[in-house]
Amino acid sequence: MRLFVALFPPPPALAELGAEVRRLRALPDAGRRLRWSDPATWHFTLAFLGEVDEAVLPDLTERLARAARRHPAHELRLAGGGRFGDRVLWAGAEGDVPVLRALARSAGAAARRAGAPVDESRAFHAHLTLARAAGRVALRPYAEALAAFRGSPWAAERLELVRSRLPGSGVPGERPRYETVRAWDLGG
Ligand code: 2AM
Repeated sequence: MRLFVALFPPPPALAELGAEVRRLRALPDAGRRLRWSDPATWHFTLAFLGEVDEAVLPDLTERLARAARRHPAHELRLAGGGRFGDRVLWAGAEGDVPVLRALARSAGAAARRAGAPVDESRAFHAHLTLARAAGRVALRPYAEALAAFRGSPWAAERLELVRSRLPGSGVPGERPRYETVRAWDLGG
């Protein structure tokens, strides 16, 4: 199964970002050229595990539970944003990001020790993917419009192991479905 470890912001924080994204979607070309992610799935990926054998799950969940216990709940806010080239538009985080980063490192290490094929080709960069470009589109205006956004603070208090089911329908634009496999409170 295809797995990743993630942090999901609480609904009020997502609603604030949702209002901001509605403004972005009113910009020229926003509808035609960008595939916007579903706000119900917005998250920060802490470690991307890829295809994991089910036999690995007991050890993996045990190690992730320990990783969650070792890091405290912390305060974040959704803030600013940017782009990865002209492919991905994302929202960022501010606040206790060093704690989030340390948690991401532990989650990656836990998964690696359990034998999951953790993808470490991308350095951790706290980002929440808002849209992907479908074709050629300049993302700079969207990233610039996001720069001033600062949501209210919230408590990051849960680590989640998530299964991603890729769309099998072949319908263009259909998105993966996410299911939480297990979740742990931070700090035990
Ligand atoms: P993205 O939002 O930057 O695309 C589920 O696919 C989650 O895992 C998404 O948040 C996605 O990040 C992330 N993800 C997918 N493939 C990845 C990879 N090869 N390395 C790191 N993260 C990845």
